[in-house]
Amino acid sequence: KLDLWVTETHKNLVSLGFRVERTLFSGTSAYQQVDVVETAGHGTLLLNDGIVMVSERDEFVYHEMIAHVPLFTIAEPKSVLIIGGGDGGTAREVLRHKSVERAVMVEIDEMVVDACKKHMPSLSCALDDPRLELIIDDGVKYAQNCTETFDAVLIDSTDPIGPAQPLFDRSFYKTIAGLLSENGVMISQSESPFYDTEIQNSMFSNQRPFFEKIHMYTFSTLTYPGGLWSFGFASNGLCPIRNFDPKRAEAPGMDMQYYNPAVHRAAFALPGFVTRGL
Ligand code: AG3
Repeated sequence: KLDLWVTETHKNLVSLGFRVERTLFSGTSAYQQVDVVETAGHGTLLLNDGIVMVSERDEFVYHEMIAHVPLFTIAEPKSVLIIGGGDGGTAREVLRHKSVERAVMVEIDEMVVDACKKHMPSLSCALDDPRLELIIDDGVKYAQNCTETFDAVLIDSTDPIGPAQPLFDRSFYKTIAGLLSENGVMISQSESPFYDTEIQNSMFSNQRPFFEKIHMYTFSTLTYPGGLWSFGFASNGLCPIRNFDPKRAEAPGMDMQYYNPAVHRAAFALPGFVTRGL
């Protein structure tokens, strides 16, 4: 049997590899190369331009943390905008919240959605929920022309190279701040605190003019280089610790695999080397 591995190399410094059983999908869209492979140890794995996006084995960590941290902080979240998130994992977690009446997901690349619908049903399973509107469009353009407001905007992006680059710009954050309802929250995928300090510094300084408060929180990952990853929590009124409602997080049906009230709070405790850079 051939010994096949798929390897993401980060900054030409470090590699993370997964043993591959077989390729399930491989295509080139107008935006990027999209590959879905069956791995020996991490279930199905999605890569965009060779960068690991998500694995079935640990996707719950990322998706629970991007969705539940803001949605259990906002008093009664009704409307959520997801930028990116083509695999559907973020939408799935958002829609677990009964208070959410409307979720809009704007993904630029239909090929990602189609590939995940076919090969990653445990992620894409909520894309048919009637509360969700799926729009295939450029998230920047969509946000610029949007007249609705949202209680939460979740930026489920790839790294700031390729199609996601504009999602890290000051002008984009300004547009998003303008779409938030009064106690709204913006969450942004904010890379590795170990390897991507420069990206983090630039993205948070691009957010700062439009938000009273920005907090970083972390979670562990098996699929991205470094094993520790982060999100930014930006808001003009809500504090993710003071406004957090642990009772709702403990309600029946809300049993998560990673997220719980203690993890919610602990995620905002940052090591010294991280806070010094902020
Ligand atoms: N979004 C990709 C996170 C960044 C991955 N970066 C990397 N492997 N270098 C995940 C999409 C999940 N819905």
